This record gives sequence, structure tokens and C-alpha cells, in this order.
Amino acid sequence: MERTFLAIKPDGVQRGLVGEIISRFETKGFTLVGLKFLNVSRELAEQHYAVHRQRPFFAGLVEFITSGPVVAMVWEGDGVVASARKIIGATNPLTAEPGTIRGDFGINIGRNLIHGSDASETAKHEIALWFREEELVNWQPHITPWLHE
Ligand code: DAT
Ligand code: MG
Repeated sequence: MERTFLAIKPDGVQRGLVGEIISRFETKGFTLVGLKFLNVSRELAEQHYAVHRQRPFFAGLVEFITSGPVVAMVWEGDGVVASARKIIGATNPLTAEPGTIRGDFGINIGRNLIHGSDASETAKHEIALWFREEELVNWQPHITPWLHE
């Protein structure tokens, strides 16, 4: 079963959107397997965004992600990586479609509320970076037969 890493960024937490954002993945039918609320260290932030190290916005991005608490999550389900990216919407909230999280709640690329892994391999790397294996819960929700044939 595929897994993805999602993180509600400090703006999502400060704006009181934690419940609203989690609801979108929960009601879609994906399964929560890991959840923690934490202040992100500079080291973790730099590792998480390592691919963007050379970009002009890197320093600001690290500053922002370490500026307040974050909700880090792992979600599971068939096709969850691509589906979560659709639910999240385009990187720039101004051009993200209405109905997506960024399209509904954001107006600025540097305050786009939530991170989602961009591929299954990236997800594996990010999950390992943010969670220890024993922090992930293997369980089978009772609604499974009502979600799958
Ligand atoms: P995404 O978060 O949609 O995967 P990304 O991986 O390209 O987007 O970039 C990571 C984050 O960096 C993004 O969520 C917001 C920030 N960012 C990206 N491009 C930016 C830009 N041109 N100016 C400011 N921040 C930017
Ligand atoms: Mg990305």
C-alpha cells in the first residue's frame, strides 16, 4: 500500500486550518498512519528541502518552516501520493484551482499551507526523515470494505 508524507506548515497551524486540512484526506478515504506536532529544527528543515538548496528562496523557506509548529503526517492508500498532490493543489495558491487546499485558503507561494511528497520514492525518503518506524501505526480501518470493492 502506497504512503505519502504531508506536513501542515506553520501558516496552516497559525490560521487554525489543521482540522479542515486533515478532514480533506480523512473524508477522501485515506488512512492516517503517523501524526506528530513539532517545532522543526533547522537541520531537519534543510534536509527536507535539500533539493532546493541552490534556489533563491531556500533561506526564506527554511526560516518559514522553522518559524512555528508543524503537523507532520503519513497517510496511506492506493495512489495516495498523486491524489494528495491534487487535493493540495498547485504550488502557487493564486493559480491553484478552487476546491484544492491551496486554492481555497492561500494567496502567496511562500505561504502555501501544506507540503506533500511529489513521488513515491520521495515519500519513502521524507517519511524516514521525519518518522521512526515505531512511530507509524499499521492498522486496518473498519470502513475498508465500504471504500474498496
Ligand atoms: P511543492 O511544495 O508544491 O512541492 P516545490 O517543491 O517546488 O513546491 O517548492 C517547495 C516550496 O518552496 C513550496 O511549497 C513553496 C516554496 N517555493 C517554491 N517556489 C517558490 C518561489 N518561486 N518563491 C518562493 N517560494 C517558493
Ligand atoms: Mg516539492
